[in-house]
Amino acid sequence: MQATTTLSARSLHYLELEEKYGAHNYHPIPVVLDRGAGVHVWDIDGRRYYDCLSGYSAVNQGHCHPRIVAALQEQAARLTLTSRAFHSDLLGEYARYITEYFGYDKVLPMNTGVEAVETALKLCRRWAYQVKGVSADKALIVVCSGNFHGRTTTAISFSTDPDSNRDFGPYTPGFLVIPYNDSAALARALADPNVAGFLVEPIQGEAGVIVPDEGYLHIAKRLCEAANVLFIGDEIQTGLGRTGRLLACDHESVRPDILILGKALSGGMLPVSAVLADDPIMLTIRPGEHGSTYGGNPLACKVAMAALDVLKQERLAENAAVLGELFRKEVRNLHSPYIALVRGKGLLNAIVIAHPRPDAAWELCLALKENGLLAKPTHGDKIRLAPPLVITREQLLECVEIVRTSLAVLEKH
Ligand code: IF1
Repeated sequence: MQATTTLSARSLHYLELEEKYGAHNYHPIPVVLDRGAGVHVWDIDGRRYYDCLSGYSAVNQGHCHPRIVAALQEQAARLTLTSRAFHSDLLGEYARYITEYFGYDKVLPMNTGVEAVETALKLCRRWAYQVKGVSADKALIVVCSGNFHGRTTTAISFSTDPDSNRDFGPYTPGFLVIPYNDSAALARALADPNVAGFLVEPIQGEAGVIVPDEGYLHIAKRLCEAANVLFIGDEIQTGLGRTGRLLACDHESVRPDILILGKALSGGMLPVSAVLADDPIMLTIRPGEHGSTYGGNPLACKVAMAALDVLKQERLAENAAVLGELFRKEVRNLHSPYIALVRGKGLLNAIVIAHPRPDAAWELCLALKENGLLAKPTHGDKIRLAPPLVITREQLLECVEIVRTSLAVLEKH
């Protein structure tokens, strides 16, 4: 079993440049892209692919969405960065827009997802000391095993993935790790009066699209309320329509006390993230106590408003809900001996490969690439399949057909 992957001399040239001059912190699928539009990307030899990774859910609106590009171009030629030393004509407008869009008092704008996660952790600790009354430096935040919240030293301090945290110590203290999808474990952890927050992904993306039991999030929120603990929803990957609702928490009518957004907040144009909360939490940070050079820059504000508008105008969450059901049904109907299961919500799905070869998922991804679909394994035997939410029914069925034909590469010789 060996998927051949043909690379042109031009492609090899770019891979060699990256190998020689770039850090080796990734192991990409061997393809060199130079154009994207909607659900498609093209390699430098003009071959077209379905992008079933969507920049890890950063291009929910599709690659280079014309309305978002137009917003970017217009603002880029006008004013891109003022720093927060001064006001701009866009930050206030954006803050009103996004807080009304999600129903919170205030927003703290940041750039990358992990910066927003770190911001949420600082807000939670600040609230613990100044509102809940936890003793200085004693605040604890509960997280789940299998979590992925970013790559900063603090974020990896509470990771349970050795690849994320091995040899990066010493680690940031103040975190309790409990099993995901285990309400009893959460209830036990919340008995500690020093617990200030529960940071959770509504669906664990990196862990392989782990969908918790129906009701888990709702019960977790109730337990947090009873224990005066903040429910911190990391919707960086699951939010913005990806799982078939605006937020994955919406499936269970859970309103996070602190909501964290990123990725598709800019439609893949530039790093834009945001933390939303109500005044009793948000106002525990006062001038000069947190920020970032680019946080809330006019370019990000303009692009984010366009990206959010596209989500609503084009009803992308609704499309994800309908086509996600279709995707899981069609994949199950393949009845492939090499697919143990398919799971997910909306258009955030993963197939779990069943094959004796440890590199079977990788081999399948190489075959998918040869057949015009880009995806990448996560944690060995799982392949995340998350196309842009603008995908049509016909395109989705074509993706399933590509999966069906590519599975042949796993036939035992
Ligand atoms: C990589 C994973 C996905 C995230 C959640 C915070 C962040 C992420 C739920 C941090 C980022 C990215 C990071 C990227 C690959 C990708 C990823 F495989 F790493 F875990 F999507 F599942 N919370 N996820 O998913 O946001 O700082 O990156 O903007 O680091 O390899 P960021």
